[in-house]
Amino acid sequence: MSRYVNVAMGQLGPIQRNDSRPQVVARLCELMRQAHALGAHLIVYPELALTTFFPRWYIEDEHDLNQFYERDMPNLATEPLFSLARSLGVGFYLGYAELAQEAGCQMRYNTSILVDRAGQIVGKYRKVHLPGHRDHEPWRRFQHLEKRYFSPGPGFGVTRAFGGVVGMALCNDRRWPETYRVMGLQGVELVLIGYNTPVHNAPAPEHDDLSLFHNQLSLQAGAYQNGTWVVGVAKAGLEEGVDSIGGSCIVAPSGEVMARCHTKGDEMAIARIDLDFCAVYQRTTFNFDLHRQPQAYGMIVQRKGQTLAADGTPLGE
Ligand code: CDV
Repeated sequence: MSRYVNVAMGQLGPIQRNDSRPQVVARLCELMRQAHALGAHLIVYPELALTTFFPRWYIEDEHDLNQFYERDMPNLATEPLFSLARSLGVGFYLGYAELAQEAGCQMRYNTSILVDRAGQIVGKYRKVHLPGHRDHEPWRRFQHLEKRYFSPGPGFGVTRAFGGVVGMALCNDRRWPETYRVMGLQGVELVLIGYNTPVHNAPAPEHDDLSLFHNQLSLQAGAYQNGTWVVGVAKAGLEEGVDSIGGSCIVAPSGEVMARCHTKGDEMAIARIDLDFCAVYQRTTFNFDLHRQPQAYGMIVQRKGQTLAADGTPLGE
């Protein structure tokens, strides 16, 4: 018998700086209701889905910065979403900025949680690949200070939920094959990824026209090469003067796009996914036990970056 999950994308349009948490949570609830009406078991929301994408500003005042983080989850503002999830029987993935206390130290993470159909948090992920920069760089049209405002998380675990093996990642993680492969080695069948991707890439503006293409390329490659479903969900549109891509989509283990949002605003789209479809790929072309050659891959974990000789040519083994 096949294992079907009805997975919805809860793409968000922009969230402006003055939009309150209750306003945003009301939008998330509306998307969940629409998803439920079409039979969804799970809805996937974007990265940092409760506030505007604040790493675009250099914020010196710690009190001002802390306004963008959640100390508890659920909390007063997000409780209506958890309660709706419980009453409708719709689970969700949600990205938010997390302020954690660890051994008396305050830590900041770019986090996502997985909530089951009973409204219980069953998984938590802290973003590993933090893009951007640490210091104020006024030459940019807008900042991307994730390296300043977050610490990297420990890695990519998976959770048994929704009848299968579910993994999470956040935004920039989706561009790295290691993200998917680490979860692939744990038998992942469904990878959930929220993102905020500005169209303009300050260090490489010649890539701007390719932003949507690179998004879809990464999601499709990750899905196919690991025989897994991948769901990517955007916060899109013109937010505080910065335009971000949409292009939320659900990709099958075949690498094919099965559903896609077509606007840059709040939009729900849904697909019925068969988790057993993963096996067709995981047992054949990407049967890791049979075909991987880990003895040839050591460099992937031994080296962080390219190692070049003094004349700039690549060094061999
Ligand atoms: N939020 C992100 O991680 N955004 C990056 C941008 C900065 C390139 C991304 O990979 O989409």
